[in-house]
Amino acid sequence: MYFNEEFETLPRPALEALQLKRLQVVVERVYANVPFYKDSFDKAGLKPADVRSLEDLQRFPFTTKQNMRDSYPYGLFAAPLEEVVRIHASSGTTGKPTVVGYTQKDIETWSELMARSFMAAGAHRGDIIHNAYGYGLFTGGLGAHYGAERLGASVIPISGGNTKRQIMIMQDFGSTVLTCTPSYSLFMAEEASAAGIDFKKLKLRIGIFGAEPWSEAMRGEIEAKLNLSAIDIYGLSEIMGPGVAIECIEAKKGLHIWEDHFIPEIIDPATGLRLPDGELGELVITTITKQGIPLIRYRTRDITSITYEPCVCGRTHARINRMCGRSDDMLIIRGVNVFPSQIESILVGIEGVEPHYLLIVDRKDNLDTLEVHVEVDEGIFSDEIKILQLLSKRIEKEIKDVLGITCTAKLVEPKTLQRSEGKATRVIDKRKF
Ligand code: DLL
Repeated sequence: MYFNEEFETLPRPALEALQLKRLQVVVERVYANVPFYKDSFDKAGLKPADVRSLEDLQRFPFTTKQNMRDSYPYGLFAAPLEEVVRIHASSGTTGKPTVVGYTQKDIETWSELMARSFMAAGAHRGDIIHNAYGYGLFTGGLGAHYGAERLGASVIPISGGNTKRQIMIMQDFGSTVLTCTPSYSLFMAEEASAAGIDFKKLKLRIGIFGAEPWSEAMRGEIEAKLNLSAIDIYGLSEIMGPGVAIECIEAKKGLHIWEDHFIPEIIDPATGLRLPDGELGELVITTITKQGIPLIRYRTRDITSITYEPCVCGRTHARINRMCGRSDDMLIIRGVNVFPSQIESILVGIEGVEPHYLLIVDRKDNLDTLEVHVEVDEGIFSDEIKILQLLSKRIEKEIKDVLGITCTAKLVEPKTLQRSEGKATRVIDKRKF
């Protein structure tokens, strides 16, 4: 079922023709309205008229998060503030937040793309959407909210926090769709089970999880514990917010990126050159319909691959694979590149180990060290020391076998690692560079 069948199933030639037309308009628009783009195109010796085909996009310079920071807060806006009806910001780990502005038309587009995303995930009118993404400057809460309303579903704007109350509301209001971060969904499952509430008795059918990396193994864990079908949703504030790409419930294999509004590219983060389909690299996105803050070739830092193969759901839009990390989250431990999600997949695959973990990276005597703190289930923790020792040895061995790095596994008691109602912290890097 589609929300906008015509656009979601546009044959590729028509989709690409539309992309080109929209790309030409947006490039003109930023060149005329945003001094940063005028300078950067001029420096590259390019004029808007140089966009004659979609291939020409590759000749244009990238936009980075640093460029956005340098123009804090409104420098990259292409619309006057009088036309901006909403402002969001994403908190970075360093310095000032990244600020984005939406015109009324941007809000309408976002709502439609979120409504399309809900429908692709299997939600529809009549659903009760329990929206536990945070409301505020973060785009998750309001983005999902407007999309749910546009879909015609009933949205519960619960936001994050007060987990006990969340569970009561889900139970009493008969929520059928849950939207929150994947880590928070597991926390909810834990709290419910501690309160003697069985998720299997709730009416939840679908969970739409994103805003942080998670693994296929974690999907299995969530589906089993919450008794629902877990769908991966991707987005970022700079490009729009949630709903840039989503898995369809029919295939659950790759996230359709709404190509009538975004042009995706996968590049080698080191050389900046485009990579062939299917190869892992950094996702770069050009927004082709945004008015408030259109971005040309924005480097997301998210690592994925792309496929244009047809999907069983009938949507013609390309699919990006589950994110396997960010180029700036990638840890280099004794020269080996590791994404936290790779360690997560290993941990979740080991019986008795819970999907709550923290990686602590440090440097001792000029050598990198990795400690993997991970919770184990109650039963195991109360077992003999010997069993615990065997389990930590097994974790260390599997990480060594799969990733080639030596680590120390520290098993901790259930519920001792910090929980988050939003994005979880998975890594503490104590090394000084
Ligand atoms: O996290 C928007 C969002 C809200 C997406 C709700 C999905 C659901 P930011 O706070 O700007 O926006 O963070 C964006 O989060 O560049 C990725 O690194 C990461 N991220 C988002 N979705 C996923 C996902 C929102 N499904 C950053 N898998 C992005 C992995 C994700 N990482």
